[in-house]
Amino acid sequence: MQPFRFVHAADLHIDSPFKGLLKYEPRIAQRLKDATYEAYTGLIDLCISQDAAFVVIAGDVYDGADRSVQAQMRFRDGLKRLQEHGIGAFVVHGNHDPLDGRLSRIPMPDSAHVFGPDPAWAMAKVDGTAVAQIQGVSYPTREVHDNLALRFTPPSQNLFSIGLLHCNVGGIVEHDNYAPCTVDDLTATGIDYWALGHVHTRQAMRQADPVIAYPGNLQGRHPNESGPRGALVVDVDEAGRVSSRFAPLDVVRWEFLSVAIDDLSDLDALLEATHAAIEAERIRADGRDLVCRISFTGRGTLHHDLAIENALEDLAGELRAGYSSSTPFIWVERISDQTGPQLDLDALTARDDFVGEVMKRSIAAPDRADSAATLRDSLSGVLGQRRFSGVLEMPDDYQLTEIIEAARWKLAELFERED
Ligand SMILES: [Mn+2]
Repeated sequence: MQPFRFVHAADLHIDSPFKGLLKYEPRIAQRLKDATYEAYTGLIDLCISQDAAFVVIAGDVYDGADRSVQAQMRFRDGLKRLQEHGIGAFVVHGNHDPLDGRLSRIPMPDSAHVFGPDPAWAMAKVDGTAVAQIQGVSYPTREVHDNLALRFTPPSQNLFSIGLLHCNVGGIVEHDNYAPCTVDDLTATGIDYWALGHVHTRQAMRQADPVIAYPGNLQGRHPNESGPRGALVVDVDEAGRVSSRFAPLDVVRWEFLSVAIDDLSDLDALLEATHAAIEAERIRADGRDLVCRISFTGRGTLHHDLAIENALEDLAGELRAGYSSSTPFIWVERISDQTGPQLDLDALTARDDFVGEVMKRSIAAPDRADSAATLRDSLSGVLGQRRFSGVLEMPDDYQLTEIIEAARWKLAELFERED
């Protein structure tokens, strides 16, 4: 076999609307609106710079079935640019851009093959010589509940084979269960590489015989699509062995970061620690724009400062002002408060009153055999109820100790608040 390289991408979601853009400064809202377009341009650049033989795109090219004319034109322009470099494109549509969506009359270049509603084979050629056979299928309509993998036919040519499918393998719960199938269904077809789409988080479900992979989406579109996003550059050697590497293509990166308040004495120190955490992300983002969702964690005196009305919004405002002229931009999307009060257990325990007495007993509780037995007794009354059968189980000894320990902190918190 002739060795070759291809690029595997999926879930471009071109023209993604980015919900809630009004909360953002106009320049940042505009960058987010452009991000899916720019990531797509990056994909085309990648195919060219890597001298790929072709690109496979595994569905959700567009974000909406009623795809905009602009999105379709830009998609076509990218494929045309590939054609000028002798690079083919193989495309299927998924649940976001099914075949029955609004489709403008915009001719695609001859080098691009868009698969129809029934699985069919196509040939990928380099300089007129076939290097791979590719079978794909597009969603005829948004909701496909059939197992499309079962309709794929075995490869007939003595060539490397690729299956192009938008599907949910193994019932991944974060995504709609469209075209559900299993690793075994895919393996049974005899296809060498399954180029999948639909699941937005990059993952390889099998590394070889066959390779089964989701490249993830090209560009994160909300806080939960955090971290690097991009495509896979796949090399196939003369023996048909596959090696691939991830190429990040996102232009705006979303990150969660947390800042612990435990050792911080005032709000300036908190801002400083937050800046340091953002700076670390900025370096990791490697020149990309960055949207951060921050959570304050831990226990400390600052817990009370953060509980003051609008404190989080005001701190977010401070941080944003500090980055207002940064290029690439840094945007603090939201701050959440998961902190707890600082608790001086020693002081509470040393007290010579009811509080001190309860705290003294609570400290001894985890070590006393009878406290676990008492807890187990009271729990069995609850867990014995029919509605919990098969749902909740009796905690083991380790979990019981944890529960007692957590109860002690909860108690201390209540006492402290009472004061
Ligand atoms: Mn998608």
